[in-house]
Amino acid sequence: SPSCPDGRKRRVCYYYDRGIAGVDYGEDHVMVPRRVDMAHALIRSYGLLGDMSRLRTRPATYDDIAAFHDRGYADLLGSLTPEAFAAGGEAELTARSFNVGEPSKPEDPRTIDNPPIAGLWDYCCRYAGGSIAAARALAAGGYDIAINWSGGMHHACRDKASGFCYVNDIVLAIRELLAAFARVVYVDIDVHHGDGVETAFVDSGRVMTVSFHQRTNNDFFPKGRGNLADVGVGEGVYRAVNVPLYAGMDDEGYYGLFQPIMEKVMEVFKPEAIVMQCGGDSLSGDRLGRLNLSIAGHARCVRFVRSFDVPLLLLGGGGYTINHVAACWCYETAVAIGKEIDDDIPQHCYDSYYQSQDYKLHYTVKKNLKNDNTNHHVTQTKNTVLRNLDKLAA
Ligand code: ZL4
Ligand code: CA
Ligand code: ZN
Repeated sequence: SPSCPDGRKRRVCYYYDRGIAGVDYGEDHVMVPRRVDMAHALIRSYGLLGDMSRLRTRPATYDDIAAFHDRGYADLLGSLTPEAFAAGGEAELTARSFNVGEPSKPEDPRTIDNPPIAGLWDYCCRYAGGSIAAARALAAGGYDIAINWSGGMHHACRDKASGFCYVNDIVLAIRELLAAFARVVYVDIDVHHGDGVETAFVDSGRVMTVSFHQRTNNDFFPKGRGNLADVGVGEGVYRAVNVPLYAGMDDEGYYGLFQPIMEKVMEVFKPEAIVMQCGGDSLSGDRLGRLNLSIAGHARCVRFVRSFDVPLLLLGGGGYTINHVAACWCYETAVAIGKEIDDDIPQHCYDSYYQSQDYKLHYTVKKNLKNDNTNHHVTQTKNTVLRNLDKLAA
């Protein structure tokens, strides 16, 4: 059970690198790195920078990245330019072989999930460098919570890009934590399944991965992953936890699963550190996700994880309605600090983006979205997960 009152202050460090905000996935692409700059501007306008240490670090190095990633893939990321890709030939073929620049329909180049963006290597090194430095700050014991909203790229694989993710900063950060802590829990509230992280630690007895995600028919990205029956292998059996949800899931139903599952995870696995991927695409009104969480409902999960008072790394992830995401990560920064902030968004450089939500942090969730999660489904899911976790109880 939570050992600390919610309001107690924590020592928080925060990573933000303005070099990430200018990265462009392409003008029609749904991933907009500027949302992190929007979150940062909001955090600053609420005066929250004064309640945290700013984590300064060099970008990750080739060796940092090659600690998990395939060297051939890292070499491609380090050398590819949009010009070389466009010129065709060797560079384009190599890129495509690593799922960079690969349109699912060759006749329609707009269908690229992982474009060969300008400044790709620099972008990867900066967001991964932030997560690695944040993990090291926790491992050194100087902080209770570390934040990198530009991290959380959970789909990247050892040897290929996937789902807008090129380098898996989460895997790199968890590897850093494992040097100091015996067991690490990874919890992922992005609307998509955390497949890259689950795969990396699927047979590990020292890392438990937990993902809550949307399941629609059977084709929601990443297709075929995150089934209730996927529990890990070998030493990792019952150390992969998957909680598939249908569209329209609301705050109450979500927390009704999150709270008991995470309580049990903490009880049976006893992690010494927690990494939480706080993807904002599980919020109501997201461009890709169809769940119906409010910012309060999303942040309640962060507050619950924080209440265990275990070293905590908070990362970003998805989130495609950028005003919602920025508001959410700002509010969650305040939750991390242990400070109440006003619902009225202060005047700042991006305030016009919040007009549609009446300049309030807590925008109103959709009222007419059908919740496809029956009580029966929710109860079955919860009982199955809790029964699996009970098998780890000593
Ligand atoms: C887009 O560029 O499911 C929508 C959606 C619109 C602009 C116009 C292009 C139209 C990507 C997505 C065609 C786009 C079709 N526009 C993209 C099998 C797919 C192949 C690509 O939050 N098409 C692939 C990846 C998912 C697939 C989700 C979530 C990341 C994270 C952590 C990754 N890919 C079908 C879709 C665009 C768009 C570009 C899009 N891609 C929506 N869902 C996907 O978990 C950061
Ligand atoms: Ca998830
Ligand atoms: Zn996502």
